[in-house]
Amino acid sequence: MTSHNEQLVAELSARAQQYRIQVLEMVYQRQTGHIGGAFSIAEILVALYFHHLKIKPGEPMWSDRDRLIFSKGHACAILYTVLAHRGFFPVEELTTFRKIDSRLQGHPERQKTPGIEVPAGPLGHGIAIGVGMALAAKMENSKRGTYVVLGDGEINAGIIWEGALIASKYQLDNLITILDYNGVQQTGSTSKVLSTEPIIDKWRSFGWHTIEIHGHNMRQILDALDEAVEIHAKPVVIIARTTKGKGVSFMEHNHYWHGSPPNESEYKAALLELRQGVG
Ligand SMILES: Cc1ncc(C[n+]2csc(CCOP(=O)(O)OP(=O)(O)O)c2C)c(N)n1
Repeated sequence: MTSHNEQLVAELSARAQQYRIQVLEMVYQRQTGHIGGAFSIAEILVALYFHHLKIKPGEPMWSDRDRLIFSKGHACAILYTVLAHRGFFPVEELTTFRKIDSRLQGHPERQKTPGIEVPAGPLGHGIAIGVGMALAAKMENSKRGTYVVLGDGEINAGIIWEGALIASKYQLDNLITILDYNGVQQTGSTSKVLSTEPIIDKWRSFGWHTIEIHGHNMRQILDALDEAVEIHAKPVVIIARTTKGKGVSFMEHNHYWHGSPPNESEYKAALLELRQGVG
């Protein structure tokens, strides 16, 4: 495992915070979109796209690219922001978020948007699709990795666990799942809606290698991704303890901010807090 230098860690962390501001702008301007689950996954997406994934933004369909399945598709404002800044499409296009005929719809579409591997919106399909992609890579003797980003409310869906069993049956060590364990879903806390605890034991009992991290700590994210690619004969899940609405005090841990846009005074207050958090 490489040791990641301070400068890289600081630079990636600052990016994540900047991108939260961009998401806030997009959702405020359009008065629609999902802030809470976008803010909780910001550092992880930045670590993946700006450091870890083997991708060529200028050649989005490069055959040996790593695949990322953003299964919690509702939170795509942050994915669009990361993809734009990484060079998949112009940053100016972010202002078209959720407009009619925009490539940046409220849920991601593979055929429209460069960098989107899989359409998502109906929750629960990420692992099942990832199993197919990871198996295909093995059959083709390709070293490409398949990454799945899941929400913790999303894993209430039964097909997640069917996919998890199959991944383990086929020893898919090229399948890495990151679980955004922010503790809140659409209508309340995940523990109240339908608890999936004990979460680590569950994944282990399904035959997965588990890594637990603090999902806003950039160094831990980078180390976990490095560890994950070294694991043999087992799929890997990184359970990332995160905060829904991270970075804005009145949005944190509050399911109201799952899919509600801010009004003008909320927008201004959130912007102030996020700007203060830029390193
Ligand atoms: C199959 C399906 N059922 C219900 C929904 C409605 N829905 C949209 S987001 C959401 C909650 C998701 O919670 P979580 O996975 O924790 O997402 P995050 O907190 O990371 O935004 C629900 C139930 C859906 N999109 N798909």
